[in-house]
Amino acid sequence: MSSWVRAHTNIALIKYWGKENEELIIPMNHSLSLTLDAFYTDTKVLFDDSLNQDELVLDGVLQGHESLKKVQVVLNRVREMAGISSHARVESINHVPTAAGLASSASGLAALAGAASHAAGLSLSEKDLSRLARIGSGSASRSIYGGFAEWIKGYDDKTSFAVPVDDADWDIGMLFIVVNDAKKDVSSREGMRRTVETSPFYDGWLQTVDGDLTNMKEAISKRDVYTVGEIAERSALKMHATTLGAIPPFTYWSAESMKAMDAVRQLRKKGYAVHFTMDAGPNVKLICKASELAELKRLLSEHFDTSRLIEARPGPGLHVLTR
Ligand code: 2P0
Repeated sequence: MSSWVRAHTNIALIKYWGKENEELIIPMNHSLSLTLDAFYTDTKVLFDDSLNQDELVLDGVLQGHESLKKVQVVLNRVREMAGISSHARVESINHVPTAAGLASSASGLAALAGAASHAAGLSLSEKDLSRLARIGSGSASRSIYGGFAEWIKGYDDKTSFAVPVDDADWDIGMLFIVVNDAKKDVSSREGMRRTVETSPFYDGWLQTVDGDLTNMKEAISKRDVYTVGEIAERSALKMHATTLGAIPPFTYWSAESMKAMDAVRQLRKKGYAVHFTMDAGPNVKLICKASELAELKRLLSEHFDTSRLIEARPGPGLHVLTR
């Protein structure tokens, strides 16, 4: 059994930042995200007795040991659950608009969880798919669902998984400002580890997450895009503040990121319900009304090349493709 499975990426509105257990990827805090239509990964897995080792082909290119490691965490768990020992060939295609540089482990590992379990003949619940995706990459646990999803932190492998919150079938969208920056990144794995271990601001981060989450869920239930954005922007700024206190200190912001944040503040002054969020990289993502995406894109094109402005709307959960 071998089918293509598609998962869309998600952007956290309440960020996941820090691990309680690195091996199982149990986070330090709950998080909440919106799955998007614009970026997704298609993956197919074949367990084959004739293979001598696992293989990962990403966008047509055979990958080395480093990329294979995360994938094998998921494959090994699936083999264990299904009682099989064959190696696997994993084919994966990332659908990301050109020049975006937004390769995502969220959609990648969620699609892998779906494709590998399907190929092994397992029929897992969404909760168990979320747990399986989680051990590959934390944010992937949320990409099992369309719309808004909450990753409940839990305390062990069984209790840490995402649940759906709202289908987001209302007037909300995101506009990506893709910042061109050649700066070498601190990976999110390393960034989280360093802030948890060394930043005196990390405790401050943890203290306000639950309050932000409660308020966020209320704003979502009221379909209040302004408040959703306001809480998300604050959550992102608090997460990024922890990195400045780490030893050694680091930041994911570039000068262009700050220019983008400033542009968002100017749009807000003009009356638009728009806020921003940022992840472990310099790109800036706007939270706004889907019905205003085109207008905001036009206004921002005065400051940024239109090829760097990408519209996104709420996207669907994990699904098997029939073709
Ligand atoms: C998030 N990020 O909630 C946060 C906000 C980045 C900043 O999840 O180590 O690739 O594989 O669990 O999921 C990016 O980290 O990290 C991330 P691992 P992941 O979206």
